[in-house]
Amino acid sequence: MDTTLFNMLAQVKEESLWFPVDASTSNQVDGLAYFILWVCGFFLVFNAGLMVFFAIRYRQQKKAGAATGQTHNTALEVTWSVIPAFILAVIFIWGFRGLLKMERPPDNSYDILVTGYKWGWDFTYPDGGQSKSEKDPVTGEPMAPALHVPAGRPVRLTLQSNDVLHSVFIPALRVKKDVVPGRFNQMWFEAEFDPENAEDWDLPTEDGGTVTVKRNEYELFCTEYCGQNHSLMITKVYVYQQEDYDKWYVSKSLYDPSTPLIDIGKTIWSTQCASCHSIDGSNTANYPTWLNLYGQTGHLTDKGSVEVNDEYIIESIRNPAAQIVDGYGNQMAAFPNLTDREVRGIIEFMKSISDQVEVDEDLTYGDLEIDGTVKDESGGAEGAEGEAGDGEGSQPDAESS
Ligand code: HEC
Ligand SMILES: [Cu+2]
Repeated sequence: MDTTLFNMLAQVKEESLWFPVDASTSNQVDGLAYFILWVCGFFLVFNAGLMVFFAIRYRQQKKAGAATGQTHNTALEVTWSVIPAFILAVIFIWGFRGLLKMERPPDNSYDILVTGYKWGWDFTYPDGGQSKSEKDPVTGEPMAPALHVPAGRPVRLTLQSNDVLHSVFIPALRVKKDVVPGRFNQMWFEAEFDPENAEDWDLPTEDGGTVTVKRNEYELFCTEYCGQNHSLMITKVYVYQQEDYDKWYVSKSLYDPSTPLIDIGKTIWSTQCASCHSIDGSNTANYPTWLNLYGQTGHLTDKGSVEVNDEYIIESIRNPAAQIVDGYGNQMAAFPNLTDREVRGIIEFMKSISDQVEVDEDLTYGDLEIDGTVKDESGGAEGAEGEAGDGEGSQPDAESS
């Protein structure tokens, strides 16, 4: 967490007072903002200058009486009304045209579904694949999954929230919009590839080798204060040329939509939790085992007795200090950067090692509603999805429905 903060401060220091790097060709903001700035700057100097000039030139002479000069000048008054009115009209038309462009994604846009949740982002690509959570390339700290986009074509982001209000902000692409629970918002941009500032990135390939691609890296923030770990909802946007993007796409950086949740959970357990939690009832001196945990009633914590269900597991992962299991210390760090898919995977995996409950081994993320319940096959969920309009192809269950 500290390193994230230092990282951010380091980056802030490099920024100038002006706009951050512009990595988009869809920018409707900078030109107008600079125009307004320079117009204001000009009139600030002009008006203040005249004021000082008049104050000196026409200051009251010692013996002079009250001024008896002119009180009205039509030509002057028309001038100082018409010129500002004209400038305001320019600003309005310029801004309104920009707004219309920003609000209407081009028809050939590449569709990505963005899901905000406490505390991270899931990015779902047109065929249902999702970015995996990653490690920050510089600090090695875990971070929320990154957004990967191709350069040179419009990208439309459809925004939804699993829980509370969030907001996506990508300064370098000049886009920002609220992510509202129960509603789909959208925004779009077209990124430009900058070969000068591109970094090499080694990707794992299917056959166990690596392939090197070039990419630009930018920041993505949550800009709606959404609770305790709001500041961890920071991640990267990577911009690739189309051919490198295609290579990234077929690498192992995406969750295949058909991967069963239980497999995802097992992978997370073996890579991130197995050092402490056993799944066979062993190693319980310092860490509780996961064997037969799910479904227990009367499970004892420092807050009393609880039922081990989805909510309890999610809380134990996102905010482990909230309830400490009886007989153990508060030794587990939070895992804010696991994606919603990964957490659901852990839950399914836990069910599979518990006698207390049944598990559906083939359940995939796309089979779940946003709140984690299994979708009703008769189509209860379809209505809500229809509202995303053309974005249907980007829904997580596009394959299964
Ligand atoms: C450094 C060791 C450590 C690691 C790594 C760790 N945990 Fe824990 N975990 C603990 C300890 C200690 C407790 C008991 C204290 C508490 O409730 O916080 C615990 C409790 C839990 C509980 C509640 C268990 C119960 O019996 O009620 C869950 C669920 C859990 N951890 C999930 C995870 C997941 C998922 C991961 C991996 C992503 C993980 N933990 C990684 C140490 C760890
Ligand atoms: Cu947020």
